[in-house]
Amino acid sequence: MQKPIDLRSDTVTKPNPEMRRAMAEAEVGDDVFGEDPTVNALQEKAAEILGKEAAIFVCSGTMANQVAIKAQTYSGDEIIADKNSHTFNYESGASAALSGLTIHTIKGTRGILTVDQIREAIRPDDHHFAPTRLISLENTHNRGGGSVYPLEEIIRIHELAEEVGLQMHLDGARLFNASVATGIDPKEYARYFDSVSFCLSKGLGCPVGSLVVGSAELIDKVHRYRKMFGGGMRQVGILAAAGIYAIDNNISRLKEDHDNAKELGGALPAIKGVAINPEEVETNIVIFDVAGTGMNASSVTDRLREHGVLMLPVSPTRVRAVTHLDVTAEDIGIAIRAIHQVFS
Ligand code: TLP
Repeated sequence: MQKPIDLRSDTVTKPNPEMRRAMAEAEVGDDVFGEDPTVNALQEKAAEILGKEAAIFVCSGTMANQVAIKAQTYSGDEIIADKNSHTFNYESGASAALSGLTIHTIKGTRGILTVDQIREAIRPDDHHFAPTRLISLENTHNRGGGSVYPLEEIIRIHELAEEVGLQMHLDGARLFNASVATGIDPKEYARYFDSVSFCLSKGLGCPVGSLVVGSAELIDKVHRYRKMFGGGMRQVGILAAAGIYAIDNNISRLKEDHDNAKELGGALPAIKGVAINPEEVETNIVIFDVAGTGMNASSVTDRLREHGVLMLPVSPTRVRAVTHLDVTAEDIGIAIRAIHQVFS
């Protein structure tokens, strides 16, 4: 039986032999004492490429978002985020459970909020309301289909945040995808945010790990919450080495993933009943609606599995496919043929 073509997520990538070698050869120390040289090197590198003073290595994207949010809010505050954001939908209610926050959700267009929508959501200074403290954006936007935040909108939102004194957090799990798609330096995206998280274990191909970057003062606070949330790790240079390898080798190749996603997205409108605008495939995520085929999303993904292609239902009628470094252009051709068979 042939290995399935796994398009469920870019989290499924496996470390290649060179990455494994870097991990095996990593110098390590106790990172809770700040003594792991490889972790320190990764943190310096992350801060440098995002133009911030400091960075901290954490175990997951969820932890990265949650420690960053915790460090910038007080229990009883409100934060603003898109209704489809990862932070609101897929982090087990962590902002409420761990930081005592309410999330004021706004429905963006493919996950993208405008400054006017955000201005309207900011609470007036009145004791009836939970004070608005932070704006959290996501770039690229997962449930938005890998959509890229327009830099001009980020700048407008940043101006508003400065004007009214709000913190800005970026869930940049796939920030490098945005950067490769637009040619905009990741530093330029990062400069409008107080904190930015990004993931090593998605398109960059690491087995685990995320970083939070920000000012030295903020990262020091985040350090305390990482410990509080049980995320202090010890000889973790073994994992940080994978991160250094990934930053050095796996960023510019994201373009291949974007090309593969465009190829897949471009083939779908030919299938009767499948709804997608291929113009909206901007990075490595393809989301299509199967309502018009008379099938629901999970029966489509079950049938695809029988053809050796794995995708994920993300709503009763929407299916997600994510391209990554373990999927080739040839695999995409096979996936397209499988989709045709499922709907024929
Ligand atoms: N996303 C995963 C699932 O949790 C949905 C995926 O398969 O796409 N921010 C964004 C924008 C993400 O897409 C994810 C993971 C995270 C944060 C959380 O990262 P992890 O899974 O490392 O906690």
